[in-house]
Amino acid sequence: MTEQTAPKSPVTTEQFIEEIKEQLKYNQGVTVEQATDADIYVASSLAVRRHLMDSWTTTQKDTVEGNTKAVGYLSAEFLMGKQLRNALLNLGMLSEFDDAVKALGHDPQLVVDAEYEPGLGNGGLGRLAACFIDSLASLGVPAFGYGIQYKYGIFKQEFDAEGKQVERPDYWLANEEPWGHIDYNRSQKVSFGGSVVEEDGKKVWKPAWSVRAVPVDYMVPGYASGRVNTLRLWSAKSYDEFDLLTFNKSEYLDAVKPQVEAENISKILYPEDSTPQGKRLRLEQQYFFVAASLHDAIRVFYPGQDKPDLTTFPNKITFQLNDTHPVIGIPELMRILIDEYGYDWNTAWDITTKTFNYTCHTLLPEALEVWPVDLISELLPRHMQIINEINDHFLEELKGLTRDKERINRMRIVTEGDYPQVRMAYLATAGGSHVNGVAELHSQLLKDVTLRDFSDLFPKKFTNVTNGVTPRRFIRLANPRLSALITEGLGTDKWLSDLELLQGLAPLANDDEFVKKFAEVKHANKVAFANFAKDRYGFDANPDTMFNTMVKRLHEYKRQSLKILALIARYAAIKNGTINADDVLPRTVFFGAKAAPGYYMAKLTIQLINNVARVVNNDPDVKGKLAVHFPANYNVRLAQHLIPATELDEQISQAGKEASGTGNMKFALNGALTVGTLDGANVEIRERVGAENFFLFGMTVDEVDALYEEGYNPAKYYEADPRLKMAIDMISNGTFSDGDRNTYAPLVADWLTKDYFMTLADFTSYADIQYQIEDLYRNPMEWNRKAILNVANTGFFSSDRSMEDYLERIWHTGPLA
Ligand code: NBX
Repeated sequence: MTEQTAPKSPVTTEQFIEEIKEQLKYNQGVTVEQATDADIYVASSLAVRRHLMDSWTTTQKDTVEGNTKAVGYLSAEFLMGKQLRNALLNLGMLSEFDDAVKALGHDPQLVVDAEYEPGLGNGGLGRLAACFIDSLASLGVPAFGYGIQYKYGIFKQEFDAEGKQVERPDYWLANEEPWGHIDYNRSQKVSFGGSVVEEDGKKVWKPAWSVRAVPVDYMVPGYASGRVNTLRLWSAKSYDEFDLLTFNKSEYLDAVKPQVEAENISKILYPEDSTPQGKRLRLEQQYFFVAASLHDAIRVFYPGQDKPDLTTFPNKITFQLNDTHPVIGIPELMRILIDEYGYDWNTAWDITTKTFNYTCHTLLPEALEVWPVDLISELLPRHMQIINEINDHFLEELKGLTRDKERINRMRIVTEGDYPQVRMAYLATAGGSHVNGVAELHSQLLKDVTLRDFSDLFPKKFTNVTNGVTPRRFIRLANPRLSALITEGLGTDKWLSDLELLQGLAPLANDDEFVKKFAEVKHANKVAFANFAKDRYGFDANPDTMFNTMVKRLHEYKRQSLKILALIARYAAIKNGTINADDVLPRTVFFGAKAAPGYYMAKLTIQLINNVARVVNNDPDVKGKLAVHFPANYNVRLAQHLIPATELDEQISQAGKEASGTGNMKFALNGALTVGTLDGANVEIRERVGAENFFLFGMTVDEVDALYEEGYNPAKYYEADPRLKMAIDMISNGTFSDGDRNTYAPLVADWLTKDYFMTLADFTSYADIQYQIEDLYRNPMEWNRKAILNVANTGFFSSDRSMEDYLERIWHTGPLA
């Protein structure tokens, strides 16, 4: 990326005040005196949108007319976070906004807080999509994000009196939402069901029902690039076509039923982030947004053409499939080309395979989507025919490549048997040009294990692109103090568009003055977080203790249980005097995690964490030494507050299970040290920051495999480490359940008899490394030197770099001239 200095504001503060006033008057119809923070938020957002408008329209025009291929990022999730400050940053208007809002008698922070965060994603995958489209716009690459405008995003998490997770609906559109522009004139018809008939020797799909996909467009402003791309989220609306027969019998409510059901398609985001259930509505969602997006792209790139030459389609746009959720796009494009535009199979296949690429985000076998043939046949009968034909052609191709019948059978896209299924990851691999994993280790394991047969026969398809995060949101907006210090240290702010410049900070790790300033920034961030936590959640966090954080979805493979067991062991040791009270390094531990509503073990773990927090925080014996907080409803906003205040970050998944992780990158870039396993992108972070600046513990992938092979017996570890035994016994004997021995019995039983993710086997090395961590923390200068080296050496993990890798290795395109 070409380095950019911060953009210059298009307005003065005085002009911006006038613009806000104008919006208040003509949009909301309120006077300045009447305006609430929420009014000011809406008015200033609308004013900011106007400043993006020219760039938006020229970018759209150049995208179609320019000679650069565009990127279509197809994703069922975009976890955008709040929009206003991001837009202000990218326009260079942050301080004009603050001053204008103050002049109008409001607190800028409260105005920004009035924005309700759209939660249109589950976790890493959805947030990655948001970082990627930010980077594409900042690089000046023409791109569309395509997804769904769910009416209800990821549930709002609350905890009940027993510490259990309660899910509440997230009706994020309850208030005026100034960012999304509904464009009824560019809607698409998406059809379902029915049957396929032969007419004149051609297969013709006669669908049973249709919904109207209406685009809601969000601007995606680039940082200092002058470009504004589009995030197009589809919303399902019914057609006003009443069933007249029913209607005539005056059964009015029955007549509108299909219409009401049509709108259910975009009603809710599925909250499962790893065990996709083969639910009909979910397949409807997938097809809904992908079909609308493909037709939209044809409309955009061949305006007004009845018979466009779609052999040029792959030169106009390349579609990235964000995991398997949009993979139904492959048979859909085949169907469009063959049935709607009359191309023959081979031409259609050639266009399709050149158009799509697939990113895999998992290693868990249960997370790979498969759809029952029966379900696809019922909802999308023509697509099922096409998938079967793809499968037949593919098996023929394989016969030309190998004589190994077993292998060919293993690679079937459509399985055999009484309940045949479609393996979407296989369809994606066969139907696209490239397949990538999201970190080096993950991509290697994809080739060696998950998609091994495919990588043996099609080695050139496989590549890696290590994930990244946007430094604009996760450093500049989240951590203004560190940003100012970085700019001071480097003598330029160009690092925001060329993050490798952070390397220039490395020598400053030896400059005591700089190290002290860095320590002051971290401390100020801790104080700020403590104030925010007090205000928002009502708890007291002591900024003079070590801030130690574990935030991510709650999943057994991520091993929040390892953290909680070690924490309990620590609590016991302080309480029993096993550790001398004076030797205890005071720590505050923060958790943030949502569990899928149907994931029993994950929800029980949440309950345990909350109750450990309750007991520990109320025990005078450990007061000032150990505290545990679990703010509910972890989201992008909380991440932006907590990450800059964190000193020690937990990335402790079982090796070989976390595809990449992106929180790990955000923490390192904000100057936290990581305690982690050799998993996902931790491996690359550690390589870059240096082994001496990373707290490594636990088994490697090979050791994990060997232990599975040998036969894993978790009880052995329970017996061997008295700290572990003590922690588990305390849970069993009711210490964290008011004496009730049954509450956590399912967790304990699982640990002692199954423990699939080997939490117990890694416990000892995890508990032991805490001594090293605390020794280092006792020497603040040394700790902060290492933290600076983490910042300096993780510029690689910018999503700008990820995008450049995709452009070079997969998309073969670049910025607009
Ligand atoms: O994608 C995550 C991985 O677990 C992380 O290691 C990785 O860093 C991140 C970005 O590449 N996967 C993820 O977030 N998956 C989902 O959210 C998901 C959502 C719905 C679903 C399956 C998975 N059906």
